[in-house]
Amino acid sequence: MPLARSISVTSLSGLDEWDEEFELEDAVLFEIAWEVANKVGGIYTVIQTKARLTCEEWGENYFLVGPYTESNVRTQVELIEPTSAVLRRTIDKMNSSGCKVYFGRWLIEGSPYVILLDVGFTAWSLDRWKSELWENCAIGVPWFDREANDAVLFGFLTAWLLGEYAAQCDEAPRILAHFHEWLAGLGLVLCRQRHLPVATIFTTHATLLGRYLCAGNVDFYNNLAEFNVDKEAGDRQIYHRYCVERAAARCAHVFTTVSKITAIEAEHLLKRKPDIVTPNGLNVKKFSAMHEFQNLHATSKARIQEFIRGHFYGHLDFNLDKTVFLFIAGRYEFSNKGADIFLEALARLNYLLRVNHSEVTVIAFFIMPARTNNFNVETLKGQAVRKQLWDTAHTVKERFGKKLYESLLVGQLPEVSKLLDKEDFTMMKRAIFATQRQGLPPVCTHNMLEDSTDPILSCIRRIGLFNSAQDRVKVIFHPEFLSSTSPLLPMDYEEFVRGCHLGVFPSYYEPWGYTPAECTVMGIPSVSTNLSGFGCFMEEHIADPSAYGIYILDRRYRGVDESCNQLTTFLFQFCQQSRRQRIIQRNRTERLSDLLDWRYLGRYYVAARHMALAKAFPDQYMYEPHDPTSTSGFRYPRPASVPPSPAHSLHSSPHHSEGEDEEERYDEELEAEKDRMNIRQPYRNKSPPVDLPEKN
Ligand code: U2F
Ligand code: UDP
Ligand code: G6P
Repeated sequence: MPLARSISVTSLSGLDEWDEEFELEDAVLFEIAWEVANKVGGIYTVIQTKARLTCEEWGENYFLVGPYTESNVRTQVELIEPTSAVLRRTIDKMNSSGCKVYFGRWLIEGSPYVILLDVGFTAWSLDRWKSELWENCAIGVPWFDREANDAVLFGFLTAWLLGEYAAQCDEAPRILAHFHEWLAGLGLVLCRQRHLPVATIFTTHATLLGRYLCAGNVDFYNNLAEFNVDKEAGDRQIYHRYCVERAAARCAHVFTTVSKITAIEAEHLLKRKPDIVTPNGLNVKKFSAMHEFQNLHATSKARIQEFIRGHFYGHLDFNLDKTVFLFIAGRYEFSNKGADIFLEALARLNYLLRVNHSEVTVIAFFIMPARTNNFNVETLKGQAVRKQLWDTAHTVKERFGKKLYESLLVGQLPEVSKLLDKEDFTMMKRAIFATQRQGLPPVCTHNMLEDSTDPILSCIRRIGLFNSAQDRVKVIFHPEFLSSTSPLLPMDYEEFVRGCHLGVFPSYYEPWGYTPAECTVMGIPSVSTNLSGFGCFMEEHIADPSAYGIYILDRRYRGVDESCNQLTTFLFQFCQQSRRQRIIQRNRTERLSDLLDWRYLGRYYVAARHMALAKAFPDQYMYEPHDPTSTSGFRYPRPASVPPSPAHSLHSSPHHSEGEDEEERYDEELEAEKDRMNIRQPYRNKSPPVDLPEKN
């Protein structure tokens, strides 16, 4: 069996180099999560994007453990025979004792091995396991909570798997098990309660209480220390889930969270301070040419514009070339994800653009899945009308071209008035008549099941953003995740993001927030907040985030109304940028990608694993804290060409030549190179600066 020995994290455009020698010998890593090969939310993105790097480090000794679902296996997993004798014996033993355990390769980058546990197949053990849980851990799980029942089955099965694996090893095993989130947490608790020889890590991606309390209009961050956690959990009927989460956090050799802000939350709500923060990374794809991602923006934007032409048919009284596309996307948690203040800020922006007679039109997309009864007729009709106009124009063009050709063939210039005949005009008039519509372009693309009580729609009704001609801000609510097979907007989410101008994620509760991070690596600016893990991380590592297209909203020290005003200002400033400024800003945003790459951020996971091995097997491993395990360190300086005083340019916007057609005074490559030098310097001396000198 090839052994993974050590990891070397090399320099990424100036970021710190880190070589860690840590003998892993024959240690085996199991990473356990409910979202392994099973997409639910952000944890899937964590596991899926990190797999390649972890495979590189652990090779054949890395196994992901998740639930078995037939549909997922059919589309994502290639089932194979277990690759090691110990694992084969383990799985055979479990399968002959009434379980269904599958082994395969997950068909993603890195092709990691997966062990999938069929929880439904062992449902007959649920009552027995629940009583065992009650007797040994005093956690009582009620019958009606389906998710908690699954957590019990999954937990007992993972503990069984790890125990059996340890028993099947010929020599003293060195097993490391990394559990994600409360749904997988019970396995960890049972490992400790059964004294299995397993080093354990628990990562929480959000706390249960945090999510529930924030969604319920509580002044969360000012009262973190005051909550009576047991009572709050009990009041929300999640006491049993909370017990599992808290037990997992407390029992783990190493406890981690995805951001500093969630670390503080966990300390108060789960009563344990995390040992290390493990920020979420992404698998960054680098293009060979810098301008390639800009071209992708242009092509994706053209597709969104096509959709808009259809959606606003009969009301296309605005200039699409001067239209800015904003969007918010994610799970539909109206206030946690900040859709509430986004809408309010849009209403204010609409007013500002109108009174300033701005030529800019803003289209704001809301991509949040809600219960629907498919697309609505009016929206589908819009695309049909657009197609019809296109076909008409095409037909007339063909006929026109034929007449022109015939005229040239006989050596004559055509008589322009005869190139279009009556029939052509009739056809065109008929097509134009079809574009008349009674109402305004719809705000929502689907038939909503809870139309009258839906929070986004209710808010739109209150603020009156109905896509009327006078509105400079138009709104489109697409209550379903995007898909390239949609008849309406046939684009996948990544393509859509690339085509937009700004992602707006003004979350109140967001332990990390993948959506703004994804924008960043695609070179699309975004708004996040100082209550989101991502926002705090960027604030910590970039001297002037907004110059890089990372707008961080203050939702921590300001009231809702003030935050809303700040968001309005960000949006208004963004709308005032010229195309040239937007292009420069996108280049800067994209330059931050390395910071979010697992090749850089993976080191925190590595450190957590080493820490856990050293705690569980002190005779065999020693852990020496390494500098980069603290998330502080480097800082991106202000971009080299930003003038020192905001008086010389729009705050947070790139320095540029005024007219769009004017000779360029900005050299992207030069600026990028200067910035790289600025980042690298302090690291050569190993003394990262706190405040960086401003550059002219
Ligand atoms: C955190 O996000 P998660 O996605 O892990 O949030 P959870 O609440 O744990 O799990 C997703 C839940 O949302 C539901 C699904 C789960 O209960 O049933 N859901 C849904 O109802 N509809 C959908 O279309 C998709 C999901 C955290 F909040 C983020 O900030 C982090 O970025 C992320 C990764 O660390 O973890
Ligand atoms: N997402 C998606 N399709 C969409 C909109 C969003 O797949 O149409 C994904 C997005 O790429 C991101 C995830 O949903 O990876 C949301 O993750 P985030 O961390 O922002 O929030 P969470 O849902 O985990 O709280
Ligand atoms: C990219 C393309 C340019 C295009 C620009 C539009 O940079 O390479 O050709 O002009 O996008 O930018 P905008 O911000 O106006 O969508």
